Amino acid sequence: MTTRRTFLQTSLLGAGALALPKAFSSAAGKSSRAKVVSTWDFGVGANGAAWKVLAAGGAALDAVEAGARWAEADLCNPTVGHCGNPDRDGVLTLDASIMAGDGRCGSVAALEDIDHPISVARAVMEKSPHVMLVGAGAQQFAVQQGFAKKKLITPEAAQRWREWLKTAEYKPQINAERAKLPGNKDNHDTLGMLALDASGNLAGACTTSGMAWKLHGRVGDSPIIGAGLYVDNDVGAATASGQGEEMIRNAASHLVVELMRQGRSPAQACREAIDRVVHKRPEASKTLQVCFLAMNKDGEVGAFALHKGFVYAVCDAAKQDALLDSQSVYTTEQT
Ligand code: SD4
Repeated sequence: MTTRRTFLQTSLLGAGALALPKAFSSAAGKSSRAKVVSTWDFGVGANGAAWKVLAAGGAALDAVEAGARWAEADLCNPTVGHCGNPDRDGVLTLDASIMAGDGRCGSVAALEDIDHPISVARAVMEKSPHVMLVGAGAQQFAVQQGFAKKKLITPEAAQRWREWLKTAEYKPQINAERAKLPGNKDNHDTLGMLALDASGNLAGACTTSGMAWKLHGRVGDSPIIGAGLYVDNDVGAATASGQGEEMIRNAASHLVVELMRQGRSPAQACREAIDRVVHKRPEASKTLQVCFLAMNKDGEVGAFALHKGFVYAVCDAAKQDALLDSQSVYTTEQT
């Protein structure tokens, strides 16, 4: 089975070995200020899907939806979309949000049996008078909008859940995916994506299956505007990954954007938001991962994490597959 790490190696090799199609590279020239950034190493693939939209002169909002859909369809991702790990009752529930730089936004939380929660979130934004729908109501709305209802949990995820039931211990791991714990016990990692298009508009998307083995009905930060995602064309955009309860407590993505509004660089804003998380819960911060990724309206990008190991993918006309290490408060990798 392809892991994220082998996918990355393959994609890096592939990018080096293959020339970009002509139409693709010449369109990229037209959108030289366009940029897309994403959390984690699977962000490289998601950025690739988003870049196709941006390079053709498309809108940031369409780009982030395309990128998030790529991650949701990734058959190997146990933390996003239909291959995600379930909750403690064995039920897969998905959270997603989308936001445009002009303040339009939509989200779904605890959505069951519907593929591509990011597109349902966009439908909430564009086709309902609301911002957020949850649970059975979100599913009902999705079906009314033409989304197919289907059982999403994969045999692999069900097997991981049966393994987990042997101890049934809810113990979030720092960078569980990257640590490659035996038995694939990943229980977090979210795709957070921010894009700037050639017209200077920002947009963001955030999609996840949330913390594995969570209580049924638990909602994380990812679908909560201001916690897992915030975008403002006047300033910039921010997204988060890690233990969502900490982002919600601190309205953290909104905090990062507001710090940028006060003049901080994206990296400084992410750093200060991490400091706020630590200040609120110093003891808990020793064992939980929290990561922020931000981009300002000029396309400057920054990130900061609580613990070492957070990586983020950056894609623009100059380079499509950059993967960068974030700085962190704790500088030795912990598992
Ligand atoms: C959540 N923030 O549901 C998500 C999970 C995550 O890295 O991003 N983990 O709390």
